[in-house]
Amino acid sequence: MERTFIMIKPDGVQRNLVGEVIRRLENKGFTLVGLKMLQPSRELAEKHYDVHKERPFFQSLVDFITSGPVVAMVWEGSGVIASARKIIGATNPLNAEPGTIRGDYGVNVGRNLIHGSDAPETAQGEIALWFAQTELVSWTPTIQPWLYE
Ligand code: D4T
Repeated sequence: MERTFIMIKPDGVQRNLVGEVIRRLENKGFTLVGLKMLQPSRELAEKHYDVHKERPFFQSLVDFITSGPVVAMVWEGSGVIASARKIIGATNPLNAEPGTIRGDYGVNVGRNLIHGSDAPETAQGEIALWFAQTELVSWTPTIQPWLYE
């Protein structure tokens, strides 16, 4: 089983999309194993987006992510990293397919509602950055035999 880090950004929280995002990931068959709401510090946001620190949008991205509460989550399931990225849609919501979260609800790359880890190594690093091991709950949904052969 794979795990990925998903964050509903401040715009997603303000737009009342928390339940919608959780619903889509639950309905797909993924398992929520970590969940918390917090307003990220600058230090945390800068570490999370460290890969973008030389990009022109870095400061505005950090300003945005620290501007209000976010919902940080860890989701588990077979292939969850790539599948969640598909459910989320392309980085620029105007290029994201209808049916994806960004495609259905977004119009601007700087307000793209949600983050999802892009690879196993980044997922591992982001989960460790945002969650203590004790905040993650390992459990087996009773419907698992109906999701996996
Ligand atoms: P995240 O990391 O938020 O899930 O987004 P993506 O993985 O889809 O896209 P990314 O890492 O390339 O971009 C990170 C973050 O920066 C914002 N952004 C990006 C921006 O404000 N202006 C830009 O021109 C780009 C490319 C949006 C997502």
